[in-house]
Amino acid sequence: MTPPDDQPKRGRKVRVNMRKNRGKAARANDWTRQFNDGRGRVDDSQRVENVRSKGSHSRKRTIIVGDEADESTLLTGLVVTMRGLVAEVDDGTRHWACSVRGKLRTFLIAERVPIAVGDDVFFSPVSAGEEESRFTSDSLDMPEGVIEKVAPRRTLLLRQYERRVQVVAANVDNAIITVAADQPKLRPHLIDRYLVAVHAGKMRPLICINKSDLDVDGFAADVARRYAQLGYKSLFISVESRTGLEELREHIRNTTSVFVGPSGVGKSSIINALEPTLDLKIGVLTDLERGKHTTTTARLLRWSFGGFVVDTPGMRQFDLAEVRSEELEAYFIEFVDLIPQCKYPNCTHRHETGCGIIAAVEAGRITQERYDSYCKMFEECQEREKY
Ligand SMILES: Nc1nc2c(ncn2[C@@H]2O[C@H](COP(=O)(O)OP(=O)(O)OP(=O)(O)O)[C@@H](O)[C@H]2O)c(=O)[nH]1
Ligand SMILES: [Mg+2]
Ligand SMILES: [Zn+2]
Repeated sequence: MTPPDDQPKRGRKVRVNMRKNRGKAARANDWTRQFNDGRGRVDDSQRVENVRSKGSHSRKRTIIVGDEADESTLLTGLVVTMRGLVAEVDDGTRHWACSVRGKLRTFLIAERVPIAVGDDVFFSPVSAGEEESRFTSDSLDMPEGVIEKVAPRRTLLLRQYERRVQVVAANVDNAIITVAADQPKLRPHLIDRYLVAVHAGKMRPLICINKSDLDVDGFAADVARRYAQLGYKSLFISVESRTGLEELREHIRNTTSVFVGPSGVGKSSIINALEPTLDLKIGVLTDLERGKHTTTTARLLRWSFGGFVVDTPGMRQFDLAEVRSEELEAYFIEFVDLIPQCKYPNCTHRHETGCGIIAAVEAGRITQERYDSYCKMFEECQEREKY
């Protein structure tokens, strides 16, 4: 049957104007609402969609509508880990080793957002001897499949890594920004970087400062307090002395969370403490000193108390991906209400006269540290926009 003219043809890429809320970041403090809106978009599962961001002029969504494969005959599952180009997919009963259909792979590469842990996928089983069965899943002892479609992503945690965009996780609700009071040394600026990526990706942030037992001078406790004052949920915990873990568990129950942060801060230790049967590998101090990562690939796991968790390998450096300089201000929550006080509507808050943000820094309403984080990231975004 030929599709009507106003319907895009199946399997073809179409360009559509973006929805309003995907345009320039709103200047209102509405990240919670954006997060909720994002959740609503999951019903749109007929389409594979993504935002390409090569500057505002081309911010249109590219969508693949349908495919020759009929959705009703496909199986659905959740990507639990990636092994190179092969996705391990959980269909609720068993795990499949899935490659990605060539056409879809080309599209995802072009969009620079490959399949990631947390993706909801549609796949078809591959019977033995079929041409698609190019990889050996024998060693994995799993049936094989081919991913035909990816459902639209509710949330997306991205980072720039060596000139490439890396998808840390898709469709998670909470991003648990994990750092340590010490070993490795606490760097608040890193928290700010993660916060921006988490807001941009429409997740709910939670700051978790672990190893409170090592906070000899009270610096880490002070950092935890400062973020709580900004309005973030901020927990000061210790796996070693088992403090704060129950509160953390209550906060993330029945949702999907991703633990992110530098190597050695105790991400896997926290997950094990909440769910001892998982028995994840934990690093030793010498690994940390050598800069060695203990967790090497992101993996999605199920909590017995409801919900899922993604453990990720440590990210010492966290460079922003696909965040434009002019949208940064919207991700600094204490800036948002003050922005209307700036004299110029396109104020970048760095050297303009009559800037409400600079005035607030001078008056002590915004800390110098957070302001410096903003300026540093603003310059980095501008640098990236040159390419
Ligand atoms: N003192 C102290 N040490 C801790 C605590 N939590 C974890 N550790 C130690 O920190 C080290 C690193 O822990 P991991 O859980 O492997 O850290 P990770 O963040 O998963 O590291 P990567 O997998 O490399 O990203 C281990 O030696 C843990 O025993 C804590 O609350 N206090
Ligand atoms: Mg780990
Ligand atoms: Zn300003």
